[in-house]
Amino acid sequence: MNTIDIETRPFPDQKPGTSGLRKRVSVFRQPHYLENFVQSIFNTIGGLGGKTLVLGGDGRYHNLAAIRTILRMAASSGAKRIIVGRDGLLSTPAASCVIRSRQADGGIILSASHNPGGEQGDFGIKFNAANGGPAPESLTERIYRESREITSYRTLDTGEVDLSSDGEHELNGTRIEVIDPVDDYARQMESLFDFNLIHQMFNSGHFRMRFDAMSAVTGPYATRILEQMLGGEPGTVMNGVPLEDFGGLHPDPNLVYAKELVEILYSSGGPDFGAAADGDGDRNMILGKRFFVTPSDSLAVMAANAHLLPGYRMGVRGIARSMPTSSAADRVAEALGVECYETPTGWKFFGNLLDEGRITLCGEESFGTGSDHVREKDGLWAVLFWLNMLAARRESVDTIVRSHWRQYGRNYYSRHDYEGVPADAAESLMVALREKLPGLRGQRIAGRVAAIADDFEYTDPIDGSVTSHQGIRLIFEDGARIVYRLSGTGTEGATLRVYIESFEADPDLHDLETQTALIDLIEAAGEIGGIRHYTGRDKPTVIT
Ligand code: G16
Repeated sequence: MNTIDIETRPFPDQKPGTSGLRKRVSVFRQPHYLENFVQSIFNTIGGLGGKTLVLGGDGRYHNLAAIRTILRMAASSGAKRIIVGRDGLLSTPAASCVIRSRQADGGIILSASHNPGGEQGDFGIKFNAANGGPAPESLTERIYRESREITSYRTLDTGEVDLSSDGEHELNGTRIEVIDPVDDYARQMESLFDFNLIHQMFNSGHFRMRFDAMSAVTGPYATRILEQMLGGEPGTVMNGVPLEDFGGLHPDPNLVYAKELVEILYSSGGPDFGAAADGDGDRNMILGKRFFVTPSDSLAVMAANAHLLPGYRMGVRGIARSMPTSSAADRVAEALGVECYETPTGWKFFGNLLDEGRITLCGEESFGTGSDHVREKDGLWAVLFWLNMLAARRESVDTIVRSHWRQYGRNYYSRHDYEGVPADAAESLMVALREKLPGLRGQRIAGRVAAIADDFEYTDPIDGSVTSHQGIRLIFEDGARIVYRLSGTGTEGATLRVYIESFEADPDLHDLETQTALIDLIEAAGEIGGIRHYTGRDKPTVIT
């Protein structure tokens, strides 16, 4: 085998979004497309000479082909060690865990997360740094700049490694270690949670759960941990075999796309607890018997109960949430006497806070929750956190959430997505909104007075970096909010996200249907944003 340098020309569209570079599979299959981006990563981090890299993906279509390409490139560039998940599989949180547990210099994760897979679906790639977390903005910006100037990449003319069984290989002097994708992660989960207590709950005969792996990467993780280690009955995990096209479904754990699971939890005689994870295993949805826990509430409830769990017994040092996430967690932070940070959307913004020990828990409205155990959001970890909480409190999901509302008040919350909007129409809507902002301050809207109307800007408290234009916020005097932003993870047109929230302290008013509770704000959001005018849509594509 020989090292070869291949001439190439830059692609203009390799700017990473909210979470890495995501495009259609057909885009990634263009000659040199993946290689250009990978070489841009290598160049940006000062080459691979002597370094250890973790490599894996969510098993979607093109995963293995991409892994083989990256292995040859990394081996040709003098990497010391590459640690690869067997069959090319590593969930995003497990990749973060392995980077940290094996002291790697970084990792490459292949995933388009919750986006559909298959030949016609999406693919993605992102680089995580030595702390196990997504590359910060400054690094992704440099990778993008590199991709605009690239003229060649290095690879090997031949060289294949058997990825179907654990073991060690050598490729051009680089050690390739094929590892079990679940081992390191399962060990870490066992160190954080009371597995004995959860095991007893499963054994009691009074507790049943269903976990929907959505035919994506969490299948092997959930089967090992929930069924084999914790004693969940066989069949606890549904859709547990990872498929290249996720069975043609959308591996996004929400009320719309995890319909099968929702139906089971809402059926008579259904299980006590339900959960789902997404394509790459970092998102989660939590359900009780006929009860949906919003991700924002989930973060708040977890923070309020963390002290009951072995890994968090010392308490929560601080909490962070993305700006569009409801402020339910802020109230818990206040009660605990700790800081609650508000960051832009994107897990990468939690990295510095976690590394500096400022926060223990963090979360996002987009079905993401995590802690300082890794540097990614972690779907199965959140499920185990809930299981441990249920076992420790011996109460049902809805009892726990309702008593939380009684203590802290309820933040009614909903997100309305308008998917596949022409990009220029979505941009015009945001531009028009930005122009309107000064005039909205002090206005009476939906029976409330708008106290703040701005375009969210974040100054990282650790490194001082400033990130602007992160969403338009209307915050009312009573704490209600309307937020507009464009998604940074779509691959087709634009997705407008409108986040609506209101706070209710009175327990007698905690049982309203969410859309009903928010109706005046929803209508105001449509009017102020001119949503029908710009998008031509009467209603959102997805409501969560
Ligand atoms: C990614 C990011 C999250 C973000 C989500 C939605 O999640 O890691 O931090 O909240 O996208 O982003 P957007 O609203 O821009 O579409 P994932 O699970 O897709 O990697």
